[in-house]
Amino acid sequence: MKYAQIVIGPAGCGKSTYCSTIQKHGEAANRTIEVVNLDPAAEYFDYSASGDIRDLISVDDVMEDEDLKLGPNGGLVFCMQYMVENQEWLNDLVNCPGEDDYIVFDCPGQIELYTHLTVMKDFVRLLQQWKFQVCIVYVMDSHFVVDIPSYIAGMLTTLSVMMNLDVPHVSILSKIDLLSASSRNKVEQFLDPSERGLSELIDPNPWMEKHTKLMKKIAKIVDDYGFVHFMPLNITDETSITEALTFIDIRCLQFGEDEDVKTIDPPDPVDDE
Ligand SMILES: Nc1nc2c(ncn2[C@@H]2O[C@H](COP(=O)(O)OP(=O)(O)O)[C@@H](O)[C@H]2O)c(=O)[nH]1
Ligand SMILES: [Mg+2]
Repeated sequence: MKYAQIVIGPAGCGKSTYCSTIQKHGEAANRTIEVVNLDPAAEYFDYSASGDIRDLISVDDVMEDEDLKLGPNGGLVFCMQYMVENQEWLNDLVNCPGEDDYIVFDCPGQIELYTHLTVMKDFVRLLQQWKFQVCIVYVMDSHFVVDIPSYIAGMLTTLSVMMNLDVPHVSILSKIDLLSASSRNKVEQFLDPSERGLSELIDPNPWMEKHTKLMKKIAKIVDDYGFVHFMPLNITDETSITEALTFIDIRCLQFGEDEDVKTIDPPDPVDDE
């Protein structure tokens, strides 16, 4: 069986660090986790890459091409499209030897690749055609979700990626080790709002009544459907890494013959008010 984690999220959120963390964690457990760099503008990562898009094409090459006349963003989109069109190269890249091929793809940060362009969707479909179980790992810097409005904004971004790519999905909250104790408490409260629900954590704001009402409604929908699953990841804590990887393996990829395989429960139907 073949498994693929597609690691996405804004620039600097910790995608490459996540890839390197789980590769090292895998090594310690005698498990091979291949990491492939798909960021054509990558400057630094410290995992051992079993493949690299820059061997095929890089943003600098594209930007230097006088016929194309592309800037950094257009150049990046061009590189991704070029990769998806070069199916033979891509197929060689993902055909690594081994009983279970488990590949983690470290992707670029440009959100438009995942929300409205079709190139990553095409990439996902190709992997599925090649019999990969695919999931999306959306990495989000936990510093940006320590208050309810930004937590909900993050959730909506995740949701739009989820709807566009249409594969199992988890959101990893990175850099937990850098949060202050009080911010950590807040994030924990959002992740586990208990019986009160996320919508009840939103304080009324008389200056922004309409805005608060809208946020509560969105939070209620998120509460009712349990659409987005956030996993905090503290890279300095092996238990936290194990929990995140186990969740992805079992709930998103159904990886591991000896594991008690579970599927994500479909959301309960919610009556319209
Ligand atoms: N302490 C800590 N630093 C992190 C973590 N994740 C990322 N970083 C740092 O944040 C910066 C950007 O991370 P990187 O993985 O390159 O982000 P990318 O652009 O999404 O690939 C680097 O300096 C990393 O060392 C984390 O979980 N904990
Ligand atoms: Mg990176």
